[in-house]
Amino acid sequence: MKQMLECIKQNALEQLASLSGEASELEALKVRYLGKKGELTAVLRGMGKLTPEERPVIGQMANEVREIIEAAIEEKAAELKEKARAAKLAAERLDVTMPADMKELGHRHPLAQVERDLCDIFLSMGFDVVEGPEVEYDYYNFQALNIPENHPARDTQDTFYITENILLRSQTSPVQVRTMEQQRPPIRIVSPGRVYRSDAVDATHSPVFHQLEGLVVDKGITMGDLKGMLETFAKNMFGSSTKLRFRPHHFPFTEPSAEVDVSCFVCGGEGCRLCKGEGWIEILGAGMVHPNVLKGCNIDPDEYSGFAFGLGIERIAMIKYGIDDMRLLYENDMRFLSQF
Ligand code: 2U9
Repeated sequence: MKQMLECIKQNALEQLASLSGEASELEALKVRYLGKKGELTAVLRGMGKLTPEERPVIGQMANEVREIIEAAIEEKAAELKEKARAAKLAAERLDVTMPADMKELGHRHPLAQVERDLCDIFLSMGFDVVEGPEVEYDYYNFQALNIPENHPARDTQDTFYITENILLRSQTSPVQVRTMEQQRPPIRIVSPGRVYRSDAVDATHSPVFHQLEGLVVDKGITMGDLKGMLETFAKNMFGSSTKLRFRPHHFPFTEPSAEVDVSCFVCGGEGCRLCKGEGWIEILGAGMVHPNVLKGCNIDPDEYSGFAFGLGIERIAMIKYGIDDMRLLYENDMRFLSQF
């Protein structure tokens, strides 16, 4: 029996030593030697046939063999685990010095950027930014702005009507009318946003475009205030040497009215491709708010006066970035957009 135990020990240790890889092989070996139906258990079962003197000796030896095999298996298990860990680490090796993939950074659409620049300039001058509905009543879009019943802008050829008195706003002026109805002067607001006109698409027209309009109402507001404010705006937007030129014009909602040009920021007034040799570029329309418009909003024109102005955001973006076709602003061609 001693020999059998010795033999089991030797075999188990040899097999363990030659075991190379799998944890499952180790488990099989454990079952084979130490399991309930294992070789060592079989030997122990035979102990009944031993003499009382032999029994403790063999019992002790069997226990020692079990302990030796158990310890060897445990050692092997730790060795296999470490080997597997090392293999996993080697397979997952990272080169932390490798340069990262450069992600391409996006940016604002040029129109959104210009709208933001415009708002920032007016915010810095103390204006509030106000927005309003794009679907409007005829009243706010036309009637309240002193635009008469037979005015060409009211024609269905020019304006998108939804019903007889509901339409897609053709300017952001309704926002200013709504503000005057709700707020007593002093009022100092700009309203940027999308507007709609029934125009065919070409290099300078689109049925959907963007405007920014401004309105200031208070006691004693004059044309001088309008000119000073627009000059500050133009210098901020186009450069500190920018000059302004006012040309008389007509709008139903302002009186007097003017179209306003800036000196060309490319040639400084000499004449170039951008200003088409003129030295001046038209950027907006403006004027003193018509007394009828103030009255319609319950503001007494004898007590208060105001100025207003309006500009096309696409037009400003095209001038500022030298874009010669408005359609480029809507096509979302990355070759175009990535230039900004
Ligand atoms: C109220 C009173 C007056 C807004 C104004 C203009 C002049 C103007 C055009 C510029 C280019 C429209 O986008 S465009 O085609 N706008 O010239 N807009 S004064 O006047 C107002 C607005 C609101 C209550």
